[in-house]
Amino acid sequence: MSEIFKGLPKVEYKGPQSRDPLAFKYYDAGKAVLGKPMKEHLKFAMAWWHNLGAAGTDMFGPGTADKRFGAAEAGTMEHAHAKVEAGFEFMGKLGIDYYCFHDVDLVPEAADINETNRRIDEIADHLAEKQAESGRKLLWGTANMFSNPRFMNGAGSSNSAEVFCFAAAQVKKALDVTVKLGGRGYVFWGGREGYETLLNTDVAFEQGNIAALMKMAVSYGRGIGFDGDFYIEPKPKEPMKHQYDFDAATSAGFLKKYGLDKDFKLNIEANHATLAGHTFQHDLRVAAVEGLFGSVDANQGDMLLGWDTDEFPFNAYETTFAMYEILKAGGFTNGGLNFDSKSRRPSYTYEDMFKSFILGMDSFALGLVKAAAIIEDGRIDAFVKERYASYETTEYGRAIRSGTATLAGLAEVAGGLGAPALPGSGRQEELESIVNQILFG
Ligand code: XUL
Ligand code: CO
Repeated sequence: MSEIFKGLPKVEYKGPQSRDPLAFKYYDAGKAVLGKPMKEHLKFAMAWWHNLGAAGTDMFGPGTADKRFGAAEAGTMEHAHAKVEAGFEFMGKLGIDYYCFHDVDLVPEAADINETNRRIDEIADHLAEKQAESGRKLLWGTANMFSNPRFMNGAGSSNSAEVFCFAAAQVKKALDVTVKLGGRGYVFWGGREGYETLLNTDVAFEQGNIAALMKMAVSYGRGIGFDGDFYIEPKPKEPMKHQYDFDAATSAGFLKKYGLDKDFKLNIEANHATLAGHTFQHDLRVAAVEGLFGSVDANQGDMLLGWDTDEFPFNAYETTFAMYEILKAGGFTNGGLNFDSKSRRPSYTYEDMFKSFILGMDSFALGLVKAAAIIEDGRIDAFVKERYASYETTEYGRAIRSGTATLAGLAEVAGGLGAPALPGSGRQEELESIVNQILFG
């Protein structure tokens, strides 16, 4: 196959002083940070749907980008194969080791699911060849159970048992392909698992059915040798008004209630966390605290807009705090940083595709270096430890922590303490100054 991104180079690291728009300023793949190459910390992945699929369509107009990649017509099997060639050339030129897909990102969906599955097999063979030739890998696979009109009321949560069967069939096939391609994860994003109005909805019934679908997926997946992680990707709304996997805390509760937490972790997406009224950092922290930190969909939202804008990450404070959480959680095992991000509609050229990933990868490389510096600096960690010190330095504090304290005992302690001491300054401004000092020198 001939070169698709003609004239666009293999992107190299040229350092922070470089003025070359097609070079990395911060992402230096082999450079060690906290004893490990950047590349291994960050595990970048390309989202098939945005990078190779999204042409810039919005509610008010058609696409602006030509993503046929040399195929005569979009939405054909010729186009599906061209996307594979384009995807692997793109990842090769950017130095991205992983990719992620939905079943129907790979092929045009046919009216008959058996034909769709045949098409998926054909493309999976092509993907397997390209993986073997390049050493690139599948991070995770998933099934799109939100675009086809049959899923208008959800997949696992659909009111229709017939639609549930189609959901099961798609999950089965997507798992087959994920396993065939050696994927380390399988994602459930419940885009339409939720409701528009409670007037027509049995919430308990729907949640039970979603859990049943997930249990079937675990049992089938483990049966065919999938030993990676299943993930829920929380999101509070859009397209549904209310989505059951609202945020990390809600999803953790759901997984624990249905006994799915041994097989599932969370795939935290920045823009989904902010739609839920949290920071990205908050949802990463909650996932880690729940023992469910798994993978990340890297992007950023626009705080002035109330929807999922899926922008390439640019905000270095956010990437720093995200990498701080990821490092503290022990880093990625099966997961990675999947750019569930798309170039803005007016950025419609091949060059923009390259520059978008350069921005995202550099923003996270910068975040990694700065998060490592915050940890190595130690002042923040030391203050957090000091802030809770009274639970170590007093007998009653230790009793509270070990679970031996009683209300009556503590009331007696309080009675003898006289006027209550204030809990000590939170020193937020001092800590924020430290972060700025580390970020900007
Ligand atoms: C949608 C979204 C999805 C999931 C995979 O908001 O993030 O693309 O990442 O289904
Ligand atoms: Co996502």
